[in-house]
Amino acid sequence: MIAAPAFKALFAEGASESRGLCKDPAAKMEGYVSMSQPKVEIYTKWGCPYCVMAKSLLDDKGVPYEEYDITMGGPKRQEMLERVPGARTVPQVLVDGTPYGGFDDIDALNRAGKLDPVLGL
Ligand SMILES: N[C@@H](CCC(=O)N[C@@H](CS)C(=O)NCC(=O)O)C(=O)O
Repeated sequence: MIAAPAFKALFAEGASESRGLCKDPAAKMEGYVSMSQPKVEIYTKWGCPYCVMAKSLLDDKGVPYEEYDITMGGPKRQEMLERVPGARTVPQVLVDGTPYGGFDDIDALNRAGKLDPVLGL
């Protein structure tokens, strides 16, 4: 816990610049939020080589993700179909809720140098 006077001093006019900090806590939080990692989700099935390759690509980049195994169907499969209308195959990769397709799609993005920015890298 930082004492109130010290906190005030940190964000006082002039003091912030000299310490390389933002001028006020709100601005500091804004920067913090924009630096947060996007949420990556992947729908997979057991024994699916494209799923393995998609996860491997994300693993190689050190990107954490949430995996939903829909091998047995169930509500998560239904959820995938609602979030990715027309999805016929797995994997399906979503970043911050936006569908980016399967392995071929994220691999193509990666080769074009466009995947890292999507992943916040
Ligand atoms: N081009 C797709 C191919 C994906 C694919 O063919 N997935 C197979 C499993 S490895 C699939 O979902 N087949 C239909 C099914 O299992 O219902 C990709 O790169 O993700």
